Amino acid sequence: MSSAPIEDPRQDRPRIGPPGHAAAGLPAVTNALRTTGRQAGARRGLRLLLDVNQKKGFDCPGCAWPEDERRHLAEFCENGAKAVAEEATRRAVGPDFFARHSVADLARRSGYWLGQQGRLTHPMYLPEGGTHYEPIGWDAALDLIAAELRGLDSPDEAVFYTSGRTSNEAAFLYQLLARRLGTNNLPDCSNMCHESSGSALTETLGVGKGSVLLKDLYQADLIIVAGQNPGTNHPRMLTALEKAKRAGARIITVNPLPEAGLEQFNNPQSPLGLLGRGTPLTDLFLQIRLGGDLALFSALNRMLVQADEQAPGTVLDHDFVETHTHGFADYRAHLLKTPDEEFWAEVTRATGLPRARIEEALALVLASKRIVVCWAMGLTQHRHSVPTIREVVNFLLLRGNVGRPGAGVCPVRGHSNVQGDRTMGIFERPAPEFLRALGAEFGFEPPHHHGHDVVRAIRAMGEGAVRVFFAMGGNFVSASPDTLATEAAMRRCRLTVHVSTKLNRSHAVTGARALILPALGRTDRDVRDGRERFVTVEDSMGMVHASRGSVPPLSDQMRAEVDIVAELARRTFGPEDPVPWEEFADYDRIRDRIERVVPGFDDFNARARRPGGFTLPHAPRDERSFPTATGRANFTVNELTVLETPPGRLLLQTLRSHDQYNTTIYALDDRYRGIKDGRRVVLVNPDDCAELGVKGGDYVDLVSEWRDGVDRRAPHFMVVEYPTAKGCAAAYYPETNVLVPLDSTAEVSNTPTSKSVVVRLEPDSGAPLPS
Ligand SMILES: Nc1nc2c(c(=O)[nH]1)N[C@H]1C(S)=C(S)[C@@H](COP(=O)(O)OP(=O)(O)OC[C@H]3O[C@@H](n4cnc5c(=O)[nH]c(N)nc54)[C@H](O)[C@@H]3O)O[C@H]1N2
Ligand SMILES: Nc1nc2c(c(=O)[nH]1)N[C@H]1C(S)=C(S)[C@@H](COP(=O)(O)OP(=O)(O)OC[C@H]3O[C@@H](n4cnc5c(=O)[nH]c(N)nc54)[C@H](O)[C@@H]3O)O[C@H]1N2
Ligand SMILES: [Mo]
Repeated sequence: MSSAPIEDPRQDRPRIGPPGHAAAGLPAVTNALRTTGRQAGARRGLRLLLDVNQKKGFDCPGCAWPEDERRHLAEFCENGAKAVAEEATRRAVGPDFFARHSVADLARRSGYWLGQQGRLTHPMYLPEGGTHYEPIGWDAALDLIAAELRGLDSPDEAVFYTSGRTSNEAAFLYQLLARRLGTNNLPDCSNMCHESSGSALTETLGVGKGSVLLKDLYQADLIIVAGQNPGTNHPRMLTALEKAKRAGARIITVNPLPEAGLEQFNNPQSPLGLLGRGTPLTDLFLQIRLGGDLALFSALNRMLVQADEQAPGTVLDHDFVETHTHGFADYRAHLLKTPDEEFWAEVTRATGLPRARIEEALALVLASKRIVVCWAMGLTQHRHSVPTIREVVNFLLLRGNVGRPGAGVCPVRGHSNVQGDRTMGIFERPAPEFLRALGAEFGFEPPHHHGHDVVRAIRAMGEGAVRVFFAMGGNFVSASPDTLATEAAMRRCRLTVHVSTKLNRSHAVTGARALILPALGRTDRDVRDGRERFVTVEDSMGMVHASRGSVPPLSDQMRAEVDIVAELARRTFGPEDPVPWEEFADYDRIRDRIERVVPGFDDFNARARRPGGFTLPHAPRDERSFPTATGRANFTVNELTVLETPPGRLLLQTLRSHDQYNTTIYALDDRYRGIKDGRRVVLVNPDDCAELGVKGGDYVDLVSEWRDGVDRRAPHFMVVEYPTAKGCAAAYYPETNVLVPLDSTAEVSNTPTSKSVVVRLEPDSGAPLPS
């Protein structure tokens, strides 16, 4: 692992070795212990690792993968350990730090350097025209925001962003605050993440969430993992895949990159795994072109339908299709309408896969009674992501692979409570039933017109139509697309407020005035008036459970997110407000309200206290009923899409390295891909290198091309010759967000197309590097 965080990205010096073929094992354990020791101290670090994801401990702030009922002591995960260490660090960023560093100075630093300075410990205020953040008391800070909110000409001049770590309790109050004010401007990180999954699943199955539990993975005959890199981003999923494998499952992975974690898992919980003798996971690797998944699933579906016509009743689940679905006849006609030759030519162009490879996949599908499809950002961040996921649903519906054991859809969520935040009403397009229940519970009329999602919020901010930008966590400036446009938009606000745990670029690119409000995180003990409190979270499989922090907060000025929201609301709406904000210092009172507003939370307070929590109902999974517009599961017609790139151009995906958590950089290595000490690298297929006249080690600028004719440039990337699918390059986010055009978004979900950016490579221009 690299040493000090670099301040200047030009110091980035990547060293390239061969990509790995296995994940975890002993290096994962040593790497994790080193990070936790360095950040949190050895003893405190160990204590934390013992508490993470235990039934009485805190929910890991890493990912949203669920816990197994039979937990290992310290259910081990290198990247979970790093997420915990990052939050539980003993380094502090207080008033003296801000006195030393002007905002202009902070804006010049790398995001890596900012994040490594430590935890935010005091509320800080940047006055208009000020050069430095200054300390401010909580009362003054909250009064200032309340006055600004009360002074808006329209509530829609405020935007309330949420990242996905916010607890259910805080999220529920936060959306209530926004709606009480009169706006649905509640963009969240989901808009850039799994929005395409939510859109596609709601339309086809009636519920925008995954339909499987862990036990389904263990019962599956076949698991397809498409567009996901669990070895880095959901390491505990590898334990589940290993267990599934031992129970007889096969695994197909679909990815432009051969990801080490999916090749072999060396379980650090087992002695052999520690020695590097692990379980091979993938049975069939389909090295697909970026965006080719819609064509792949269409091809499988067409072959399934054709096979059934050859031997009627042996391939499709006609009973299920008849009883539970809608639209099969139209779908079938669409699937079969194109002549074979033309169809397969398109599939080959879209996927880059020979037909024989897809037929191998078909053979595994035909041999499997129970199939689960898992996916993440590789499927959700393209223009045609919603049709792609709808086609995955078609695939599962054809053989009745929804709503029975061992089968279903498994969108694997990112942030640890991103799914719970949505359940609590963080959504710019809330369902009318939710608004009715909310209004009835608290005695007010919530706004019904839709609010801004992330992309629309940036546009509105850029046009000067937003005066207050408030963020509950996250790093809006670095996580959003089109960095320059987003930064300009932030700067047009009158007041920007960040409730945060760590310093990041969004604190350095601000509105006319800015506030930083330091919050308790998942690992911190939450004590108020002598009482210890706990929050709840929902994982990727709809399981809700308690989370209790265990480390004493670094400063008595850090506040719980719930208290920040409730106090702000009290000051904004005054003592006569129908919502009794003061009551909510007792989280049980919030849970009582959630129980009455959100379906599935009956007896919430009691069930939240049960070890392991409880599972939310999911109609398609539990009873094969589909609350869609037709009352059935919907087959959908999706036009086959080929992402074409003009000659001499590459399609670029922007993805995560092994040593980062979204915009938080832990270190400069991407161990499994053989990259060390640097992040400004672009992975290019050797044949493409030859065609483009570049070679490994050359420095280039990445220039994205979009129909607006603007050249968006990310300077100074080292070319790495890498076994990625031909025509498809890869580079890390957030360094490449500057390349993603704000207007380039997915149909329906409006998610930025971060996994398919058309770029050309130009010789390194020496242009100054952004921070
Ligand atoms: N340690 C760590 N854990 C995390 C995060 C983190 O940053 N660090 N982030 C969290 C969050 S918010 C999220 S959303 C998840 C993200 O989890 P992932 O989705 O695994 O994250 P990415 O790094 O974006 O990886 C995308 C994967 O999809 C592949 N891919 C890209 N495009 C395509 C395509 O068109 N088709 C197919 N089939 N594959 C494609 C890429 O090669 C890569 O393997 O992880 C969560 N967990
Ligand atoms: N180009 C490109 N862009 C992408 C993506 C991509 O793959 N490519 N992925 C997208 C995805 S999937 C996502 S989810 C978004 C992520 O977008 P965000 O969620 O906005 O970004 P993060 O980097 O996760 O936010 C990190 C910050 O959150 C704060 N924080 C951490 N924990 C807490 C907490 O408990 N409470 C509070 N109040 N604050 C906390 C810290 O201050 C930290 O600096 O980025 C998206 N952007
Ligand atoms: Mo995400």
